[in-house]
Amino acid sequence: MPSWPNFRADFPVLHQQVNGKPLVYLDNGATTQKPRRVIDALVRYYERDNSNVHRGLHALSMRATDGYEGARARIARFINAADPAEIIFTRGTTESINLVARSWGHAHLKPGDVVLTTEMEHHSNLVPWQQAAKASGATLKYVPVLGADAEGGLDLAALDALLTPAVKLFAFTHISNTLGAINPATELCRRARAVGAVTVIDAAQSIGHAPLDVQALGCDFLAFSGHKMCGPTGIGVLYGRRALLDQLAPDETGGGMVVSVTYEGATWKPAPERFEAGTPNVADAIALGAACDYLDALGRDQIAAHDAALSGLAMEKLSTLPGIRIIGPRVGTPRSGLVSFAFEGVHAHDIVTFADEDGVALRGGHHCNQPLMRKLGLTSTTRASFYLYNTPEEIDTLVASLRRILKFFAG
Ligand code: 7TS
Repeated sequence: MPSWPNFRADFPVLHQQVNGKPLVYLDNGATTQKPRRVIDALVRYYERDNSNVHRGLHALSMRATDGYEGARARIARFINAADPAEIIFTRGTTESINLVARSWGHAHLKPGDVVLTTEMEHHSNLVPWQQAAKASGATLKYVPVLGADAEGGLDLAALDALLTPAVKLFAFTHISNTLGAINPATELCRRARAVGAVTVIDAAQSIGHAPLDVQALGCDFLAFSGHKMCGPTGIGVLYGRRALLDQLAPDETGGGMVVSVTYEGATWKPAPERFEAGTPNVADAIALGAACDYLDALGRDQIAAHDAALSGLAMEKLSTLPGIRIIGPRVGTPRSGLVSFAFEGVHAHDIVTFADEDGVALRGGHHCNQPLMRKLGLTSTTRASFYLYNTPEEIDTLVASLRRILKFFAG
C-alpha cells in the first residue's frame, strides 16, 4: 500500500462501536460518510442564512441565493462544465436520469429508434430507459458483458455492431456498482458520437472517487448523487450540455421556472431554472459544494489511487478464502474500490448479518442489478466497498470476520 494520511478524524460517525467492536464501514457504494466540514456547512446555513432563494431582496434571501448559486458554480468547476447553467440540481442520480429519459425521450424518440444501454446497469439507469422505450415505441438494446463472472467488462467488439445510426441515445455507467468495472467512458462517448447518438453517463460510483471532466469525456448528459461523494442525501446533479438543455421542455412545472404566466399558458426560463420547479434543496446544495472543496483538498487522483490499492489488497486476501466466487475484473485488471463475492450455500444476507456482529458493515443482495445477477446465475452477492477513510487493517478485519462466518456455516 502506498502511504496515505489517515482522514478518519474528519468523519465523526466513524468513531463508534457496533456490537462492541469498532465500526468498519465498508458500504461506501451505497452511501459515503460525511466529513465535519460538510456537516458544519449544513448547520451554518440553517443557523445563519436559511431563507428561500431567488425571490427576496432581504439579506438572508440574498445570502441563501448566493450560497445556492455559488454551489452551482463550484460543482461546475468540480466536473469542468463550461457553464454553471449546465448544472441542474436534482434529488440524485435516479431523478437526473429520469429527467433525461422523460424530457429528452419524449421529444426525440420514435418507433424504429434504438436506445442503447449495457447489461451492467443499476436499475436507475435501466428502468427509466425501458419506460422511455415503451412510451415512444423505440427499442432498448444492451451491450453485453464478457465472461461467466463478467470479468471481461463490456464487450467492446459487440458495441461496433450495436452502434448503428438507429441508436439515438447511449446510456452507460462509468463504474459498475456491483462489478467494480471501470468503463472506458471517453471512448464510449466518442464511438456513440460517431453515429450521432446522445450520451448519458451514470457517474454515481465515479464522482467521488476519481477526477471527472465532462468536456474531456465528451458526454452530453451526466448524472450523480451528492451522498456518494461525502455530500448530503437528497441532492444530486444532472449535467447537460447547454445546447441540448436549451432545446428540452421541462419535466416538472410550477414556481420559479417560468418567465410569464397567464390563465392560458406559460413560458419557461432557460436552463437551469427551467428544470428546477419549486423551492430547491438549498442547504444540501451548499453542503455539496463543501464536499467538492473537501475532496479537492485531498486530491481525487490520490483518492482513486487509494481506492485501487485497497481493492487490490482485498482481491488478494479474499481470493485465499475457500470457495469464494468474485465477480468483475480479475487481479491485475483495473477495478474501482469495491469487491462483490459469493459463497456456494451461504446467503449474502447471512454474511452481512454475521459480519455486523464483528462491527463490519457490508451490503448483501442484488445491488439493484437484478438482470445482471440473473445472467451470472446469482441471486445475490456480498459487497465490500471502500473509500478514502478505509485502511488496510480494516480489510484484515473483514477477512477474519469472513473466515469466522465460513467456519460457522461449514459446521
Ligand atoms: N447508479 C449507480 C451506478 C448506483 O450505484 C446507484 C446507487 C444509483 C445509480 C442510484 O443512485 P441514487 O442516489 O439515486 O439512489 N447505488 C447503490 C448501491 O450500490 N447500493 O445502494 C445504492
